[in-house]
Amino acid sequence: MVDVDQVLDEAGLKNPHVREFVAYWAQVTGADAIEVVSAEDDERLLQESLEAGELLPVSGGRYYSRSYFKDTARSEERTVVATSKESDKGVYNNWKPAEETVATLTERMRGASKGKTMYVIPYLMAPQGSPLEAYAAGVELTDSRPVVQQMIRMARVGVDYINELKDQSSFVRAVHVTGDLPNLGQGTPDDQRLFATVADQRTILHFGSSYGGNALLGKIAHGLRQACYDGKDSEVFLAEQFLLLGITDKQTGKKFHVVGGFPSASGKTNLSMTLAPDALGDRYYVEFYGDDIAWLWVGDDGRIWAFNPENGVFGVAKDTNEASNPGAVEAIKPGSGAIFTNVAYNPETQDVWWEGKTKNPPEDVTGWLDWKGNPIADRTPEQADEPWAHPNSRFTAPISMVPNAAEDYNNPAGVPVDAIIFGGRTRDREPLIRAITDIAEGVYDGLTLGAEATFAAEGVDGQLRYDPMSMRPFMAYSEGEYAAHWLHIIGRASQPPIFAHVNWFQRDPEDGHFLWPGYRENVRALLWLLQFKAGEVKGQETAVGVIPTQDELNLDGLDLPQEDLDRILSIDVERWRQEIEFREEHLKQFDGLPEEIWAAHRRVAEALERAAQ
Ligand code: GTP
Ligand code: SPV
Ligand code: MN
Repeated sequence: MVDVDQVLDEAGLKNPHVREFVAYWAQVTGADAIEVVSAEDDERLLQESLEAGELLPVSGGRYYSRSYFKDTARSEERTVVATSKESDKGVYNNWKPAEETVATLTERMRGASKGKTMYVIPYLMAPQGSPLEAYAAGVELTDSRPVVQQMIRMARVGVDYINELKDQSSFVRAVHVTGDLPNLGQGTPDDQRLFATVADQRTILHFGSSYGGNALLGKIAHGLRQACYDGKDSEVFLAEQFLLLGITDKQTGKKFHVVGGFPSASGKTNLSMTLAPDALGDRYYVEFYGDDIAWLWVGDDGRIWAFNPENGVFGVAKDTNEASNPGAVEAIKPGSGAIFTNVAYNPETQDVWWEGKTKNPPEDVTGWLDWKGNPIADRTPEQADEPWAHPNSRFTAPISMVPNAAEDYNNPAGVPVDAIIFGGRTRDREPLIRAITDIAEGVYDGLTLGAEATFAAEGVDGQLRYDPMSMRPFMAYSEGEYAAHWLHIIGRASQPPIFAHVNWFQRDPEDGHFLWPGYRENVRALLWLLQFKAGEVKGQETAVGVIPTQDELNLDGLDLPQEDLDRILSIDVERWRQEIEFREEHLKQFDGLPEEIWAAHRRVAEALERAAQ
């Protein structure tokens, strides 16, 4: 048995509640050793991982990691929210009773870290000193060293965060046990994996993965699911899968902040890291605050304030290149210390590649291994079309490496929010942008956010996979209460943000090309929104919001076919009337949806009926 007290004394970990928590799980998991880590340990841990072969070197002091081939993404079916009150059960949160969930996981974890080291990672999901600090502290226990390295990039990690807590018992207790990955029956009826947020005990127990949101417990499990629950429980804040960016108009010196909810893999990282487009004559500067999570609350000044609780970026590698996302390319350059997961790797040249990094894969395939570690040179003709990198392969980099990171991203006060935007992948119907000034209609718009199902077989043609506020996989309690909490928080603001719905993904019905160039050009739609909010442009009223007129939208330097422009700046009333019916079915699933939301739905439906006449 490890002498837990001695290890914690040596690490200077004084918080008695943390000590008790560590001792309990050390005993359950049966780890051979315990090590308390801080950000300063990064270099040493990287060396240890290189020596152990858990990480492989990438040129310029960067790293490569490959996860088990059945462990490459979050697993929504195996993820649950457990509490002791059944009224927390929602449509999306996979609610389970707390007691039996904790018992099941304790048994799965029992003795499962034998032969391994249990790392103790004290962390903070907030800039230090923030008004939401009471909800931000956590301690993750993990038996995976690469998880420590990822956490050091993604969160603020150090013993002081936990020793200095005002309320010493107020921290999230997060336990991650990897398990025997080749023998967990992933995807079979006997799947042993289980990822639980025991929300009313502020405890997170994840068993059976070492990848991304399943294993970096500060990020999704605490930063979104637990915080979503805490935000409602305290009635103080919202925790959302949102990007957060700043736009400075250099001519007027004014700065605006925008948060945006886009379902996973719908463009948050890209939009938030996009540098000021040269096409706009260098007038605007876009700053990065966050690409995946924002916590929002009402400030004393009656505005909504927000910060990004994360300290790094865990971005989709696919299609990341100089043209699509120059900020990301810079953040992962040699010297950045970036970690690449499940991309293609060449041990001879210590290089990495993913689909869309360059137009074509490296011509000379010598030495190249696909994400599973199989030589590209050995591929049979049938395998020739398989991707080299996993579609969900990722890069990890701290915000400090992001070239357009805002100077004040670490400011505990956060930033005031001027606009809340929602957007999903929608091939028709949704215009480039529509502004919504009414709060209930804005919240209604978020609740009916969706993205196209990825496979045609998954749904009715033209019907979305609804993903309220982009929180479907992270929802911690019932959707009806969630909607009420949103109305309550935004409704308390005397200077509320404007809402808008955006769509970068509309396609030509004939040949399928994207009608809007997207990526760096998306800032043009946001600039129109801010001008609209300031009363500088009027737009055109439609049944579903105000959309830009063609001369209001800054199109300098763009050469869009008139036909495409007409389509992205108009409303297809017939398709919208069909959508209203789908929405009605979607919203009916939610118990206790506030009457304000139904009223907003009816207003939009009636406006569409008038437009159809
Ligand atoms: P998560 O990290 O999973 O939450 O995803 P995300 O929302 O941050 O998505 P990300 O920015 O990584 O984008 C996912 C995919 O969408 C990438 O393959 C991008 O190349 C693509 N994409 C992003 N922005 C645009 C755009 O404006 N237009 C088009 N056509 N594709 C885009
Ligand atoms: C997402 O899936 O929305 C992510 C990546 O941001 S993960 O952290 O793996 O959940
Ligand atoms: Mn995400």
